Amino acid sequence: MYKAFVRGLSDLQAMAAQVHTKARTPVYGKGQTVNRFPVPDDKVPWSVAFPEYKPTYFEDAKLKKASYADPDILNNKAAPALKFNGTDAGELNRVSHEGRYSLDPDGLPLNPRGRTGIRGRGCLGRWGPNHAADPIVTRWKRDPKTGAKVVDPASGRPVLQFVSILRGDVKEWAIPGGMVDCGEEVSATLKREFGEEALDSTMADAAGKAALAAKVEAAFNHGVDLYKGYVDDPRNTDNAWMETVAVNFHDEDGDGLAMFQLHAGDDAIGVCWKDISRDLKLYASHHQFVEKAVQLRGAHW
Ligand code: RP5
Repeated sequence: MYKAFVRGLSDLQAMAAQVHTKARTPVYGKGQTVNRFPVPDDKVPWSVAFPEYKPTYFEDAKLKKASYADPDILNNKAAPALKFNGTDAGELNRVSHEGRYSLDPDGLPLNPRGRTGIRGRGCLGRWGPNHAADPIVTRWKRDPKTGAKVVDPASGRPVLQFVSILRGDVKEWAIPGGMVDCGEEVSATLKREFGEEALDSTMADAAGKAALAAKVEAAFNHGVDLYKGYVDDPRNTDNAWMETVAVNFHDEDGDGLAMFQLHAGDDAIGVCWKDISRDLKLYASHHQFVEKAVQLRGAHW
């Protein structure tokens, strides 16, 4: 089990209170031409009246055939009931890290962070929370000649690096996270996604796969939980949203994780050790998650 990292409740509360912005980007999804109904900041909370609100209905056509997706419970009234705020048979977790979520008059889950301008699932497979896991793998930046930690001259703090992937869908740098499969432990998702996206384990033969899995297994023993909750993801809608568990795996001495041969795989089209600073532009809420690793390690920001 991971050691809990508690930086003080006020920190998490400040984050929780943030109004989502990427979940309100004017045009929805990659290569789509779906416009979100504009939602001003002050109209985001469901508790604030917004009688003019007419969200655009959108569900990606691919969801109809996707084996991982829920049935269309809005348009198919004969679809089996889903166990919202609970766990479905087959161990599908529909509980939110954010607490109990409400359902609208049609029985659709309501985004706990408020309006997004899109009704329906968009391109997310699950109604309600879509659970993911994000491994934040870090090491210190070192001088290639001396091996000494590189210190930022302005902050006087050592520079932390993390394994970042370039997402093939939106071409943005991100943590190599991914969806938790039905019945899967988060700890297994963290290892699997890192292996697939940052080490390209899917392309290895059986022996290579086993060797990579063993390496990741050993290196991912001591993680520190950084965050659990809502992700401000551009795919979020009023009725489907991303949540994650972000865990830091740190190589203090630079002789373990730091030595992994990185190869982009699966949905990633690039991978590298990225210097961390406040100027990074990252996918979804990943900037905030990486900042938490910086605070934990006392690094430059
Ligand atoms: C983000 O989407 C999560 O933080 C995670 O990194 C990612 C999971 O989605 P896929 O990469 O599987 O599309 O919200």
